[in-house]
Amino acid sequence: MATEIQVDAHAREFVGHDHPMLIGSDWVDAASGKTFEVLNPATGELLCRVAEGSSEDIDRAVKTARAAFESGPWHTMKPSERGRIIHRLGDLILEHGDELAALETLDNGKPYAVARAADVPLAADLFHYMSGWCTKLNGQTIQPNVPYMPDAQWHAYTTRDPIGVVGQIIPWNFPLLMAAWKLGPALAAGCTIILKPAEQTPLSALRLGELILEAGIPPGVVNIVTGFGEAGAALAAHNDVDKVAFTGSTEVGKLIVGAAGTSNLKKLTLELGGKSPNVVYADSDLETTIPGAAMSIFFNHGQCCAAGSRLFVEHKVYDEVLQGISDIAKAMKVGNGFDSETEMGPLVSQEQLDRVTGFLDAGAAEGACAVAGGKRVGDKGYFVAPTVLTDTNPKMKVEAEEIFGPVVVAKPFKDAADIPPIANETNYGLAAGVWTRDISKAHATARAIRAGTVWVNCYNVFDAALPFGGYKESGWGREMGGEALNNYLETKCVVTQL
Ligand code: TXE
Repeated sequence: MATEIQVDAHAREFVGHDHPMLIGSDWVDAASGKTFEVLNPATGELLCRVAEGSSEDIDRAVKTARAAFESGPWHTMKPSERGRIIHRLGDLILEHGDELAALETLDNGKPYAVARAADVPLAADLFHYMSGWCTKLNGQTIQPNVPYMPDAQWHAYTTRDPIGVVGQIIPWNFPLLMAAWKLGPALAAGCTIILKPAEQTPLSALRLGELILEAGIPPGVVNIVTGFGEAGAALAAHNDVDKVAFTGSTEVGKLIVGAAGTSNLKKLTLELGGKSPNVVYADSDLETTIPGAAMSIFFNHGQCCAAGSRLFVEHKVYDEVLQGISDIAKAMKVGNGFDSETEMGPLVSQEQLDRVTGFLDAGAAEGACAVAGGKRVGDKGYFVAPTVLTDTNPKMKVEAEEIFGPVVVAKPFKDAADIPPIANETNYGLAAGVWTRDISKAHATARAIRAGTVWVNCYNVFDAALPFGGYKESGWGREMGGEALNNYLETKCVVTQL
């Protein structure tokens, strides 16, 4: 029987009042004095208001971050000490796990059980993992040749220096975890930061700001400016920001590239959209494949850049797999994230609801068949039924574009030779899934698909140690793993003639 999960008292208290933003060690109002509403997507009701930062606030935060970078002690302190502080932040996230998970459910709508089991521990683990890198950011010694100075002797080495002041713009689908993915490697590298959370979901980042100060990260190292795209655009265009890391739409990613090009050519990493292929071979273990393929698209209500939104099934098992996924979709409990039986919560906002139902309407108009779902659920909150579409083609919007909702298109294929062209028929290249018992087929398919992550007999497996990012228009660079550190470091080469 469904029971209502008690909202953590600290989370309730946190949403019980309005919130300024963090600049240095101060919690400040926006220069304009403006605030904006934060809504509960399960009900559409107001949770609280937060400061609406604009370019003036971004400028103030950049000056603060620059001063903190220049004066230290963040990047000049012993790496082991920096690592200990970052590790402590991971510990604090675990200590406040119930509260942070409740804030995620209130603000984003995802089921509390998911936020508590996945978002919170993954965020903590990211800081724990990155804390270990502080002591391992070593350069190399190099033996140069220098052919035009044949008699000279050399001593050359490289150092890895923090890139400086970093702007980080994050989305609303995993608010706490995206903050962790961004902050963890930047902090480990010794950078100072201006974080701009998504306007839909600023709350867990603001609470994280309090924990950042409590952990002992010096004031000014992390500044959090809440606001809309205008604030993000000001960061991207700022001449004293050395690097921007962005996760969001490909459309805005391209604007950020433009802003970097017309300002100071700041370095960029971009984690953008996806339309990931999920390939089911007839020899796979359908007992795990069918729920796995359903989870690949329905997890987080399909609001995952890596969602397995194009399902390709070998024709011999197509009917069985389609039936299985449709049955799961129809049986899924859609509801408030604080209901113990809820498997899928609301979409994050009215805008996303309109966007996803717009895709469903366009699909229906173009001849797509909804074998499960296909419409909004209820008229309060932003709920959409888990949806399985058939009879689509690559020219249709629902098959060509990222929907970012619980909507999969399912299509049969003849054999393995079909897969590379159809799987790669997309401008994106973020992730893919392959389900088979044949190890050669698994790795041959993984090799043929142009995507940054390929999951074999699993999906949506994320870990702080695994690099994540996209080919093609899915982005630039990799987050997590050792590769993430490269985004926040410059290499300096020192050459001495002996
Ligand atoms: O994204 P935006 P939205 C995709 C997904 C979704 C669509 C729209 O398809 O349906 O994008 O979502 C800030 N300069 N993804 O509108 O606008 C904004 O304030 C600088 C995929 O939410 O890209 C927020 O903090 N920043 C995705 C962040 O960018 C700007 C996750 C993302 O917002 C800006 C989210 C500007 N001009 C959406 N305009 C993924 N890759 O996981 C907005 N922002």
